[in-house]
Amino acid sequence: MFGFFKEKIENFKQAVSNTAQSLVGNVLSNVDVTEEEYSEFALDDIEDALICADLGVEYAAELVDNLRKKKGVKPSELKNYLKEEFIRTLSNAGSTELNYKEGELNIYFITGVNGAGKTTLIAKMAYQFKQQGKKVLVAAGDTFRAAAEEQLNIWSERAGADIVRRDKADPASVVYEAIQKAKAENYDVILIDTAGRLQNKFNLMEELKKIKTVTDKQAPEALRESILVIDANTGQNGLQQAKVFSDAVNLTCVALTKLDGSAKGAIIIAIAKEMKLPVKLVGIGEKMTDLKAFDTSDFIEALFE
Ligand SMILES: Nc1nc2c(ncn2[C@@H]2O[C@H](COP(=O)(O)OP(=O)(O)O)[C@@H](O)[C@H]2O)c(=O)[nH]1
Ligand SMILES: [Mg+2]
Repeated sequence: MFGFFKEKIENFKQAVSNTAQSLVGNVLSNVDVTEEEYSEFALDDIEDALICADLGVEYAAELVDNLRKKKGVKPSELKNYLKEEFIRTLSNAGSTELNYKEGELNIYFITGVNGAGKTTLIAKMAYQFKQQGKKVLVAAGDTFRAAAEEQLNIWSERAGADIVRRDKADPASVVYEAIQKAKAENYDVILIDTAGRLQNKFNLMEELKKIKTVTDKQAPEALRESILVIDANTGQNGLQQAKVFSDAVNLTCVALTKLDGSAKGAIIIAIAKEMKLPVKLVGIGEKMTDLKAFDTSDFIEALFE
């Protein structure tokens, strides 16, 4: 376990306030808590609101079916019912604690589509690991775009991390070099940045598989997390793209970026439900410190308070 900065709970509440409105506020606005039962209209509206909040069509239907069948859940109990249901779904996806082993090499493999926030996430993670006195190496595996490497270089310097980069080289060879360096010089952490172009999906997936193979061979046991980065604003669409990545790479968790201001944060619950993957990190802004270790009870509390 690694103790990432606990972002102030107020900042987190602010980041999820739009999600709270769309997921909880809009749903509850459809029910009259003094009624004994739901009207069919109300059930339809609840379902629509859940879908609009990006919870997913199937999950929304499942929840509403439960309301229909379970005569026990009165309108006045809907809020609590949803709260318990979401806690259960999030818990079933696994622990939300980022894996970290003290005194060993820890490798984090970061994947996701272009613009999702991979490079920014790496900068934030590098910064936080550095703050805790760790020796951090960044592997610039997005060798496709020169600008991407340069961006990573600037961020790494700012965070105080070292970087391995080789223009236009095979990403797997950059990762190979980073692992050799990390072993020789006793690094605690390697953060692997990758490309995200989906125009050539096949090549990208082959590239990611190759990086994974190199890591498994050169540093067996060191791969701590394979993280998929998803932009909260892409909602269900992001979830669809995510499935492509999980087929190619054995993902262990999700980092959800741009939660600040997004009304589609319910995607966290949809990811847990559909992909059985826990969200472990959330980005709530563009600054180095705007990264939070995801915590189910903080999230639920912020949604339902
Ligand atoms: N508001 C906000 N913006 C973010 C966050 N994470 C990343 N971004 C922005 O998203 C854009 C794309 O990020 P980048 O890391 O380059 O994405 P990549 O293509 O996946 O490497 C940049 O403008 C970032 O500043 C976040 O948590 N909140
Ligand atoms: Mg990038």
